[in-house]
Amino acid sequence: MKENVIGTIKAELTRRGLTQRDFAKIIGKDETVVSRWMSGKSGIGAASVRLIEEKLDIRLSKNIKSVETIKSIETFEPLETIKPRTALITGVTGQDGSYLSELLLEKGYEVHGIIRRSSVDFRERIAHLEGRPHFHLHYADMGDSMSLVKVVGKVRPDEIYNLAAQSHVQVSFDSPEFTADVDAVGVLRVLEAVRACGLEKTCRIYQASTSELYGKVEEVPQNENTPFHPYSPYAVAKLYGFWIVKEYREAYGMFCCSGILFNHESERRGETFVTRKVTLAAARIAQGLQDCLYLGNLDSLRDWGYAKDYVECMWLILQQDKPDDFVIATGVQHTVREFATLAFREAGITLRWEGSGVEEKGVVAAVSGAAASSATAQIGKVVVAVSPDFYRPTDVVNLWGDPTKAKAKLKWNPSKTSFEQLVKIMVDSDMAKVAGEGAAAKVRTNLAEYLEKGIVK
Ligand code: NDP
Ligand code: GDR
Repeated sequence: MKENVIGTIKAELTRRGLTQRDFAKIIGKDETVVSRWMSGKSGIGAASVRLIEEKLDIRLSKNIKSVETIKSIETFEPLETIKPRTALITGVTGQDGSYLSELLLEKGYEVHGIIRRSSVDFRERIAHLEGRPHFHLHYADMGDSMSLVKVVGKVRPDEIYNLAAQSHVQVSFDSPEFTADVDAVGVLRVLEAVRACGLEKTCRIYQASTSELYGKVEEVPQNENTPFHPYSPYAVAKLYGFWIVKEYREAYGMFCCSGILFNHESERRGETFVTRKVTLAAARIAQGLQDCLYLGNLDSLRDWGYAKDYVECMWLILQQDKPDDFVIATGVQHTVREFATLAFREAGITLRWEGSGVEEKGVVAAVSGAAASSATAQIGKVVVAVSPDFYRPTDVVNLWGDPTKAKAKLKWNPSKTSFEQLVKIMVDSDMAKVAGEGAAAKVRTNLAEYLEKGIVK
């Protein structure tokens, strides 16, 4: 006898008003496993069928004795009536927003992102997602409360990931007021939008907090109990964001959390952050397209991880039973100089460092591969120099995170991508980019469809 097991579960959940997340919790399974069953991507084992019968107190099948693939059952009904979870991402066009969108789409979410109008219509990091059925964009701005209320009210998200920010520390010295408006008051606007829409009991909120909160560090390594000492207008703004999230958690019982993330990089990192600036320059110099790379403080220490691994934590933080804050870091520290040395080596250029302070230089000691024929990577040539233009009025120089809590509670693996792998990923990508490969992938293929739908204004 053919059994409609998934259909029976679906009907039961609908009858009881339970979501897929509730269901996973009741039966003590990972939600991704449940999601795969529900979408028919994998079968439900006999033991799990019995577990579901017991926990939901229903009879699913008389005949399923062995592990059967439920998707093969002809009477399988799609699960559209069980509402997929809905996420709203601010900062969707950024490095993290793009990776998080991919992750949530993979998990079966309806993903909504906010974008702001720009004179150039090219959202490179999410171009490959635009036009997908479960990916939606809305115009709003962190400086505009009404726009946020409207989007939150329209989307009614189960989860909000507040990633939008003026995220460049050095720029925050040039635009401190704008930085405060977006990075501090913007967080308040999101929290208030959730309350204004009556979602404070149902909507979980992730706040993109930062290791910059530790600033002029008071201990190494830094963990959730290390005192904050913000050391830039950016960090001071983010400190407000951190505390207002904590305040709303305690005052209104909202499920809002901070991830205190240490630097995380990727091939999608903005080109003016030090890692990407270095990998792009190494690729250009190796291919004869740039003479010299100018940097600021080479001694600065950072705990660099891979952004793709870090967005996973954002999601995990919102899946906990209780709202809490977590440090996310690799637990390994390197200087800017070490990053540059390794990146140039990956690009085929061995550097020798000479001098110190503002006089320090990176000189080509050996070349290999493509770099051997580069006119700008000749042996003995200075390819890295220090420019005080990239010094900051106050610089954070010793960030080193302790991810013990995240490892224990989130079961997150901080060593998934090593420092060496990260540098290689970024250099390989930039070598290809500079060589012109991948240019075709940058062209948005679904623009016509978007124009037709009136999404691009
Ligand atoms: P990016 O700079 O790559 O992205 C920032 C995003 O914020 C962009 O989508 C940008 O939109 C958006 N944004 C900026 N201002 C506004 C505004 N007024 N209204 C709406 N959207 C706005 O940052 P990351 O992806 O690297 O970082 C994500 C978040 O995590 C940020 O809050 C950052 O401060 C924080 N963080 C980052 C770390 C890192 O190492 N990457 C570490 C710790 C915290 P647009 O594309 O239009 O400019
Ligand atoms: P950070 O990242 O300030 O840590 O903020 P960034 O890559 O800009 O700087 C890291 C360190 O490198 C030194 N440095 C340089 N930095 C830049 N940008 N350009 C240079 O030429 C250069 N030379 C040396 C800096 O002085 C600094 O010490 C990032 C952002 O993503 C924040 O949003 C996030 O909160 C923190 O990481 C964690």
